[in-house]
Amino acid sequence: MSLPDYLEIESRLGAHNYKPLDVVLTRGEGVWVWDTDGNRYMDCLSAYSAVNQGHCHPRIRDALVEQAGRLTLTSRAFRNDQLAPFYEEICALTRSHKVLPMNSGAEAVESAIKTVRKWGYQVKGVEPGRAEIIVCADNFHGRTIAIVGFSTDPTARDGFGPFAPGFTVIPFGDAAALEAAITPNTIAFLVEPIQGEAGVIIPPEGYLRRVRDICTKAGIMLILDEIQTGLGRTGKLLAEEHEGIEADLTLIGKALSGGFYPVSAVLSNSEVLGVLKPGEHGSTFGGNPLACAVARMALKVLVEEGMIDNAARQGAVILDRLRALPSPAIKAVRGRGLMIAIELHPEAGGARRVCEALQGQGLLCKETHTHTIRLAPPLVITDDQVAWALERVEGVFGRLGG
Ligand code: IF1
Repeated sequence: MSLPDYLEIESRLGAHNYKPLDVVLTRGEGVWVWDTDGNRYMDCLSAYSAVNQGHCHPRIRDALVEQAGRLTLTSRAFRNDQLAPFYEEICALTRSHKVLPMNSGAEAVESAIKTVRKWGYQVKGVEPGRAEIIVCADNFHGRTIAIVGFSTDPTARDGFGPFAPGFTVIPFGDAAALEAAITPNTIAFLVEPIQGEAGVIIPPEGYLRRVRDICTKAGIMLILDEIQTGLGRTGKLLAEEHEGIEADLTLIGKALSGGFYPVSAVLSNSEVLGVLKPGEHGSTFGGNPLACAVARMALKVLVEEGMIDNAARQGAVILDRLRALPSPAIKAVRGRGLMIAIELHPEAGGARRVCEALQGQGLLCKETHTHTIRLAPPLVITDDQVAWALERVEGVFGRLGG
């Protein structure tokens, strides 16, 4: 099949809920992917940070293949021998007390919402049906009905109601707004440490520390959605470490499997997960032995192979070089670790055009909203590969003009 065949079939048979770049990938290794015509590209999206460990990491692949030949799914009606070691390893690594394994990121978010609601009624003593959760404007936490119900993005939300009540929206990065929004019925604050979909928005220095303090004083749960920022992406295992805080509930997903398989988890730093009793929550696939074996190795290689420090080091190099770019098209360069965004001036003609130009140079990235280009290569990127990518980005901006 050639490119037009793939496009025609996808268009005819698929739901049109995406507008991907017209490149059909067939193979990946480390930071590289290849299309069906044999062209090689550097993947600067990393499947939205799910392949932090690089494409088809051989040690994760071997763990998957080995486990797939032994036992894949038992359901949680029975126990499997991968779950306990997964719990031990992830709790030790993240200093968590308890873990709830799920599959997608959105499921982890939904699970956290259910858990803190139950905690709010049982432990905090909120009147039945009255629990409120505070969230931020321009959040992205997934695509389920409850989650899109508290999105402020019309594209994500409009036409999908009616929605679940019980959510209050405040501006991101504004600790005073959090303080002002808390009522006696507030049970939790759900926030991304760095807003991803919003365009890599980094809150003011000290924001998370203030938020932590406010939540502790008010007796409400701090839920950090680290599904995108977690597992090395920002140059620390968890982004909360940049401010030396600990959330009550931490949500991780994406790179928890290195891109092999949907694996997510709710990590709890207190006993809040303890409120869930048998039958109140679950999932056919959550905590299955294949997922656990893959996640165990995905975490192991992240740490053992120095990917987290590499993200910090390479990210700093990329940010420095991008900030020195003399292009009049660039409004701002933001980032932490290898979670980087280049925001263009509105009159620069849009980020999509730049992404297409970069594709022509062998570099795959994805715009977010209209004017922001996201750069998030796998954390295994080397010095030479960073230099290669920067040359191409500089070339494209050089030709772009104002
Ligand atoms: C899509 C964005 C990235 C997330 C955070 C939960 C989830 C996500 C902070 C849900 C998912 C994805 C999903 C993907 C696009 C993508 C994304 F542009 F929308 F924001 F990464 F930048 N919390 N993010 O970022 O996880 O249920 O998808 O496993 O196409 O929707 P999921």
